[in-house]
Amino acid sequence: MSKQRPLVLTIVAASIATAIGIALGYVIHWFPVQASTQAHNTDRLYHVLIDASVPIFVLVVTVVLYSVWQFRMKPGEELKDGPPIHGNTRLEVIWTTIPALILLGLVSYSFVVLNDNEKKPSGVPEIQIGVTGQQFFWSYQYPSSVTGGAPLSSDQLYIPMGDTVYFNMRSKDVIHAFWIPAFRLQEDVVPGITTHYRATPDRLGTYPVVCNLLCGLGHSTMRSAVHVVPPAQFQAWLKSQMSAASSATAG
Ligand SMILES: [Cu+2]
Repeated sequence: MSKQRPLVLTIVAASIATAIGIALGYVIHWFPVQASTQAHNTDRLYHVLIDASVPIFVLVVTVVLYSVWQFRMKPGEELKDGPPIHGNTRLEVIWTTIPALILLGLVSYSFVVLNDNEKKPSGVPEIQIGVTGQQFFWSYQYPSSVTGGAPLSSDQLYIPMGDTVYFNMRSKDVIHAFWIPAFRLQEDVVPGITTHYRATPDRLGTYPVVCNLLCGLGHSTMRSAVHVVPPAQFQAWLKSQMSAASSATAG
């Protein structure tokens, strides 16, 4: 075996491992469907993180395995000591600077995505919906500005497609977390304060709502659903709920 051969073999194997790792990140759908504009941003960030971290992971593992393979102790070398190396300033500067730059880039990009997801999109109407978490269910409050009449409280979450929804979240007892996986959004729901997030649904359908913070024995049953419907259907649903609520009050 020529001197170069192990190195060439290692580089080829590392390149194949990198290609497979990145391909797995893209080919397999690790996440549920994307149902909000925020979901697209978050998933793009995820893919950038995969692109950056797979080659670095492979590089580190490759250097370890290559060293074990090429520089391991051979029979008869039991009493030998390694060469007395004190350090290598140039190498240390390089392996500090490059990871620092990569990290800085990823952190900046994450900040941009988070900032983008939190800010109010221009030109899109926004409605406010209250979310109340309690052991062990969610309820939703539709204020007068949404219903056009009396405020409505419901155990169902309907939101119109095309609007941005600003959720005001409160808890009646312990800390919960209001998580809509299809929107890629989650925020803690904390007694005593109101927390918020903003979702811009861009896909019709019904998606799970999950409490994602262990809140007691019934935590795993603390699930609900969000129905993203066309605006006309949203108005019709509101109307039916309002008349049901008023006839219940009258009765
Ligand atoms: Cu909970």
